[in-house]
Amino acid sequence: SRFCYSHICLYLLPIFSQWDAITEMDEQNRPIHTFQVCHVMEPNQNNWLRSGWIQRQAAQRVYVELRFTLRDCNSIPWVSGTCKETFNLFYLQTDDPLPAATRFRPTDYAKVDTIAADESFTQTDLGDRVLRLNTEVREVGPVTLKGFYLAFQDVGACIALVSVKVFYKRCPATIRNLAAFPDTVPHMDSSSLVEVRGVCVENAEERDTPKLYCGADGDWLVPLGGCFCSIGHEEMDGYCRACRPGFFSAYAGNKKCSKCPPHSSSHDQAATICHCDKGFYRAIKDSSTMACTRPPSAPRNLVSLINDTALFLQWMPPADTGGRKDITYNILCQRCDGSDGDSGVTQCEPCEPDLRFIPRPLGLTGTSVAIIDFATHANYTFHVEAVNGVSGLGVAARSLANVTVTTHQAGPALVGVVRKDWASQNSIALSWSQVEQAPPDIVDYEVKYYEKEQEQLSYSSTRTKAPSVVVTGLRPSTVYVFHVRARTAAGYTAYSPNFEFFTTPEDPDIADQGQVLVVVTASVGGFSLLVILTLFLLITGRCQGYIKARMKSEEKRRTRFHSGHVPFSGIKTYVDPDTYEDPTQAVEEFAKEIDPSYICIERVIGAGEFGEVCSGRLRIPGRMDIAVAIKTLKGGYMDQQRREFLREASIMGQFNNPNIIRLDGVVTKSKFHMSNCSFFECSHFSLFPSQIMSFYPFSSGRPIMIVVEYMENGALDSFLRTRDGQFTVLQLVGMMRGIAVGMTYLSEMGYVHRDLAARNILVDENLVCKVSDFGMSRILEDDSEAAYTATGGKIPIRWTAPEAIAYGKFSSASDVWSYGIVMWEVMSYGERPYWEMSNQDVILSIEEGYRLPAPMGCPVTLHQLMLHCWQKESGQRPHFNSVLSFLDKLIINPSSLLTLVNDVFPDSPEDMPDYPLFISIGDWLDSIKMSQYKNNFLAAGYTTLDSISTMSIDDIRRIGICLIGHQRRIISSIQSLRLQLHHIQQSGFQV
Ligand code: ACK
Repeated sequence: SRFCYSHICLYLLPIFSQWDAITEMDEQNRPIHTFQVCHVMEPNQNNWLRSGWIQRQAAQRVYVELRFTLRDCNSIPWVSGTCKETFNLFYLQTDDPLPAATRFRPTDYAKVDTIAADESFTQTDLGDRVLRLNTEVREVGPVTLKGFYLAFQDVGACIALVSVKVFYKRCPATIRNLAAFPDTVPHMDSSSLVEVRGVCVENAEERDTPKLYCGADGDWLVPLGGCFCSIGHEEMDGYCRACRPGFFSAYAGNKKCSKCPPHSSSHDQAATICHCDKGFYRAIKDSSTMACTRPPSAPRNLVSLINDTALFLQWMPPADTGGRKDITYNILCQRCDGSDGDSGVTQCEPCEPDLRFIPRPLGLTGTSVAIIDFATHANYTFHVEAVNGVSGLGVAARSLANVTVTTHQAGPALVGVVRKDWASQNSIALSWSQVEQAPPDIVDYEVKYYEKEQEQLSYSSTRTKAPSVVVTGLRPSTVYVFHVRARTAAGYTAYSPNFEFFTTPEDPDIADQGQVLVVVTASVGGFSLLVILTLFLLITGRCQGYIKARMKSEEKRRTRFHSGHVPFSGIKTYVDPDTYEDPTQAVEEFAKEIDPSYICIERVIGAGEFGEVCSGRLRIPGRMDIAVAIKTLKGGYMDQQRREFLREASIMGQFNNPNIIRLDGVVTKSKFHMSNCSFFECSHFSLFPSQIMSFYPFSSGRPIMIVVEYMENGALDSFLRTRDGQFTVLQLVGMMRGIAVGMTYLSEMGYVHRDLAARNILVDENLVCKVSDFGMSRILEDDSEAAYTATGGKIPIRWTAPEAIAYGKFSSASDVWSYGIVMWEVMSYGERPYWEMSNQDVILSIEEGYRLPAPMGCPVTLHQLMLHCWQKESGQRPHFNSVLSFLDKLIINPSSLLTLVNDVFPDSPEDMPDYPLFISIGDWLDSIKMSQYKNNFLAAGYTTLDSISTMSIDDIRRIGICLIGHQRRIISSIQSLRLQLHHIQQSGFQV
């Protein structure tokens, strides 16, 4: 007789078998097929029941669930001695089903287990005894051949076998972190996990290789990596869905699609950009997340003012800025003197080229300009044009305001006849007489001259205080036209009539010697003067590009950061565990040993350097439960690894500060065996602890753990990345303050962290930041290689001070440098310092004086503090306690945080760091170590700093600077200079 269900059959064996196939009815009158045996009266029973051949399929570990009833012998009278209460489960592996005629040989079968009933009879309220169904599960195997048989041996019990379920576990196909993972069969060895790579779901792309681990119980563990939704898509219920019309997503990521910025729209699905509405534009540098903008309206209230020597134009910004902040102004000038005799129409022509505009005619960022060297008795029309980043992109008319100015001459010509005193082939000496009654207050004379042949196409001019001059640099045998005018306190007078003189012919025997050059070239423009005059001004930097930041003087630094700094005393000092002959002693001294039965592991939260990090609870009898994080040491560790791992605990155990991760204790001594899982018993927790166990193959038999306080929000860097833009500046400063408190404590204990970075700061549920990760400090001071390699990793270049990278000189001052980087990470919500620059480029740039610019929305004061932390000289960096008191002042006076680097410039020079100002192109290029390009600039006509301030990257290329690194260095320095120029204008300097 046989009974099959879903391919599995049980057979009554022709031999040995006293089992019966009996069909009974259950309460609902449905048939139940059972196999029963009940020869309890007779001794020496040996009754077998065997299954058909069961294919193993993909199973690595096979489970058998038996449901049966078993009468207890007490319930059957007269059976003592012969009645049994167990039966046995056997199996036999084969690659093929056995031929039908094969004799059943019990000795071929391997025993799985003896099965006993948990419940046999239960007493009911009425005194009846009810037979209870038992369920038992056993693992069979390992099964490696293609199939197997199960067999049940009765040795004299009263059994009804109701069901036999044979199964294996699989991790079901799933989607995690936007990656799909296939249905997976766990590993045969329960202690190792099957690593499975996921495939990004549709419209997603890989961020970090997505991985999951399939555990022995068919559960997925430790999701690592994952995918991002591609541009134009957003995450929705584990999939990436296209942005709806009106929305867009410009970057791959798990952010929601954003609504189109103002004045733009998207009509299709999956938009990666919203196109500007008609009449609105985006400048090339505008990001796609910015609103579309339009050209500004015309400047308002343009007025002119004229005094003795200068003409001023002033105006107000346009009523409509077009939605942009990058407004500049251009001054266009026309001279409209006489009128056309016939038509009466005024004749206008471009203004004389010698009209000078201060600071310059084009690209003005302020709302005023001074004009000098204008002609007297002339009618000028000035057009002030407002432009912004999108002017010229459309067909809109130019935004102009006009004003007409009539200049009056400061007096009649004072210079009469101009005489030639002598001439050589390259020079002509002139002198002149004043007209009668010339006023005594002539300031100087201007001599204007040009080659007669050239007419006025190109002319030169020179100034002299005396009524004579030697004009040099002339060509031999050439006729020159001269005219001279005087300048009094009231301005220029009219020019003298023209006088023509010629130089002598070229004669090699006549040397042109001994003439004194009194020419003052016109190229000494107002701008250089301006820069020299305003050297005292201290200028600030801004957000984009690298900033050459020369730090404040020692003097200022001391008053800022060192006043009131009292060296700390009375705090215990840090003891380096490496000074212990036996590091275990250090662990014993500084870390409490915890009985592992007090620890309950809930889940795996990440992977540390030495093993997984879990969260759980610490339940010390008589005390409240506390949430803890448990760092584990991977199984199979070497003694050295154990020491390294526990070294962190012996460091952490010495600290006691609210902003340092608290060590609750260590597990080092437990003699734990896999079979004894008592210390994982944690019944009311959701995960079955064997998942955790399968994770830690404690092959050595001793689990090693470090138990620390649990920080709900995890590591600061990833926390900020997921909460981009969600905190107030004050909250961010609060986080930095916490870190500064922890670091002040560490530095006062004499402990140097060496790996201070946002990833090593943990954040609790109340946003309290605590310093953690005390692994790096193991680098030995006297190991010259150690600056570059620490056990298990390299120095974190982007976070490390230059002297620590170069000479391994780690100190609290190098920790201060790292702290500055952490400040930057905080203000930029977890941005990677120096973005994608290579480590080598970072080192070189730092060496050249470049520093990270302020992140967007960063208060000036905070960026200044960062720059202080990044002083090249470690001795000039602030101490942590000064950093702390500085932050406290900001917190007490939050208005100090209102000035953002990227909008307004500071009012007071005292508030600004020293940025270098240069007075010549040569000085400037020397300062950025680009002296080799002096000639390129000069040859292309860039002779003043003013002229380079408007150069673009294309201009830089055009003058022959080909190396990209050099182009970048020069353009970022120009950006910084431009800001300085802007500030000079803003600071109220009047010509
Ligand atoms: O960003 P996370 O969630 O925060 O991922 C890492 C991971 O373990 C590996 O270090 C987390 N982690 C480490 N220590 C703790 C702790 N004390 N509390 C909470 N999470 C922690 C860390």
